[in-house]
Amino acid sequence: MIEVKRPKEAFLSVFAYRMAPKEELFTRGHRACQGCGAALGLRHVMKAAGRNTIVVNATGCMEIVSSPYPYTSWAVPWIHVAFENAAAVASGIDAAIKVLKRKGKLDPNKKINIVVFAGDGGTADIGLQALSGMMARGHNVLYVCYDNEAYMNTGVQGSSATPYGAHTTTTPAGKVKFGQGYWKKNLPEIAVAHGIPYVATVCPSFPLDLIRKVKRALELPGAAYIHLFAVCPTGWGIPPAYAVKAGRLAVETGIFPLYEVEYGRYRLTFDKKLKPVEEYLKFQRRFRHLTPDLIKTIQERVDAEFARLRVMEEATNRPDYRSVSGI
Ligand SMILES: Cc1ncc(C[n+]2csc(CCOP(=O)(O)OP(=O)(O)O)c2C)c(N)n1
Ligand code: SF4
Ligand SMILES: [Mg+2]
Repeated sequence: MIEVKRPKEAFLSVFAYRMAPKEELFTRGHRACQGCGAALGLRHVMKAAGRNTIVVNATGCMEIVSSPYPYTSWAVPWIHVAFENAAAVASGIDAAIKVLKRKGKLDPNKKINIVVFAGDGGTADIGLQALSGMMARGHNVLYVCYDNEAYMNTGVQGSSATPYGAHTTTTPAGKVKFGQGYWKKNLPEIAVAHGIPYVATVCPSFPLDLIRKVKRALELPGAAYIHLFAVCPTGWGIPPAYAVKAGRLAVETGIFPLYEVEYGRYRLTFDKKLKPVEEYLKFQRRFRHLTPDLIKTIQERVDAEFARLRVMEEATNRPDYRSVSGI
């Protein structure tokens, strides 16, 4: 049995939050709904990234709420790009910075972070090709997918990241169907398959874990991918006051496992006895039609995925395991 050292951040009490950086770069005044997990997540990513950051924002809720002309919530350079090409634009910025440094127009030692924010629709569906190219070429970009599990900005249409059984306006639950009929696309694993240095999952209900992972992603050279679980009270049908709790329950039930993969080595960053998935599903309007049989199917899938992650962690931390970087 391999002993894996767990980082402490995901287990710290909420009072430890005073340790988080104070500077706000995704600032107040934006128009996100009350309890928006995506807005909370972006705020924390920016605390970790710091001022020397260029943000590339695909169309979606976070772009809409943060930039109603003539206002902005961004205290860093920010570019809004089309729904489908955020990773391509970020790749271009990376190439431009390299050229400017080579030509002596920019201090070659200056560290400039490039961070993409795109939703699950803009990542799992329409932006996947651009993201794959960015990762394959190894651009120095951190791509953050904030996953609210549907196309929220345009009215809660299902995406390929919508969870099994969820009601959306394009996967309606009724007499004929029970909501989304296939399993959520596993984006972190698609990123891992590209062999990039760093992939992680984060949830704003665990802010210190999130901040540590963003810092790690930015300090490693090359492309990094972070999948951010973004509770959406409006689209999911939960009271805004429950948003942080819903995020915690997603992690504690194993619906959304917290882990990181550094140079191919897996590490679960939150690994405790899991609560039943029903505790997470039962207070959300989008799941209220689920029958005990469907809940059982979801439970089996969650158990299997968590077990698979434990196996990956065990296998990739053996002393004889050779990671993708050869270290
Ligand atoms: C090519 C193209 N197709 C459709 C749209 C309309 N559109 C804008 S935002 C959006 C939904 C984005 O969903 P997601 O990426 O999940 O972000 P969210 O709104 O959930 O934050 C859609 C369909 C568009 N802007 N461009
Ligand atoms: S619809 Fe959801 S993701 Fe969009 S701003 Fe509101 S809570 Fe946030
Ligand atoms: Mg979305």
